[in-house]
Amino acid sequence: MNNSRASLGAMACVVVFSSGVAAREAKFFTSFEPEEDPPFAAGNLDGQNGWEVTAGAAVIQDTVSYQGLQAARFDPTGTTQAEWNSAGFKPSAQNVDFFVQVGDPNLALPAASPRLDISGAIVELDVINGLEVFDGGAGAEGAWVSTSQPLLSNQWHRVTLRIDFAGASWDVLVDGVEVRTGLGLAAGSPAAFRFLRVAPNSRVVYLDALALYEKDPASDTDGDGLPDVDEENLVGTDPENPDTDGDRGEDRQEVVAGTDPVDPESVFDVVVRAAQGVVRVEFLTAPGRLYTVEYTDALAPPAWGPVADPAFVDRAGTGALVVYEETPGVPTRQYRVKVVQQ
Ligand SMILES: [Ca+2]
Ligand SMILES: [Ca+2]
Ligand SMILES: [Ca+2]
Ligand SMILES: [Ca+2]
Repeated sequence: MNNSRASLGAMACVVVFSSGVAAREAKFFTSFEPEEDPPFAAGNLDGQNGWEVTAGAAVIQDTVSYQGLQAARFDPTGTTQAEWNSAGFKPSAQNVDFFVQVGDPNLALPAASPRLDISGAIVELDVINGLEVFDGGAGAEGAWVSTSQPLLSNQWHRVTLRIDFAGASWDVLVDGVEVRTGLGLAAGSPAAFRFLRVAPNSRVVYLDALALYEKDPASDTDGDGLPDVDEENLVGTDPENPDTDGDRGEDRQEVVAGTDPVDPESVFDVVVRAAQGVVRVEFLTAPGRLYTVEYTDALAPPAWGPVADPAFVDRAGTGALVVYEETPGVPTRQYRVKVVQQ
């Protein structure tokens, strides 16, 4: 009987990485962790590792994080603005990636306060207008424009800024999709990264896994489906090797399957056994994934489809071993398991 390796389905949403930070080529990367050098300490973000909180309150906390143990939390006590000035790098182009989550929608909203004077590529999180961005090329003083991009509460969103300082323009992507392009940089904008504001009518906002880099955000040198910058900054895998740990599970496949891409002992595998006409298909599941057992009786070309038992179609992973059994009644049948990350 055939022993098929697993195939992996499309990723359904933002990948959530559990731990492991390896900043290699990023100009700046932080996950606001205590083990970073220099370390971030719980409490007020202002003054830590070059961060400046120019209005409102931002703290390092450990209750909600995208990666690792800690993240920065912006409290809705009025307009909050924080920035990390990258002026020392003086790049001609720069990309910025970060993850944000809007918190509890039931919090009371504080009264509005005037907007601050700003320049540069700035995004604002606003509970009413969603993600707003500053178009420094609009008129003499620039203008705030809405991206019409809602930010769902209690869910991490990835925001990417592509900034072309030489061309004085920048683009905004949310979860990998362009939401505004061709925004201007105001005259006098610093050739540096200025950071985000949380609107006075917003909720608590969490910020984590911030990277500044010059490489194209979409560049995938080894073709394993994970962009170079994600391999370098988030996953800790080799951007020039599609299977970093050599266990035959490609790096992105391991991320989707919930196995460890830097541990050769951890890889998604499907074991198929047959005895007396009964087939057993076994695989270990991970939480946050959906599993479908598929089969084909044809080989050239194969005609994959789900098995008839609905308990093995989009079955939620729990961390437990799953065993599918059937009596196929045909001389040859191939099996595989499709994994989709929720
Ligand atoms: Ca790659
Ligand atoms: Ca790789
Ligand atoms: Ca691997
Ligand atoms: Ca592995």
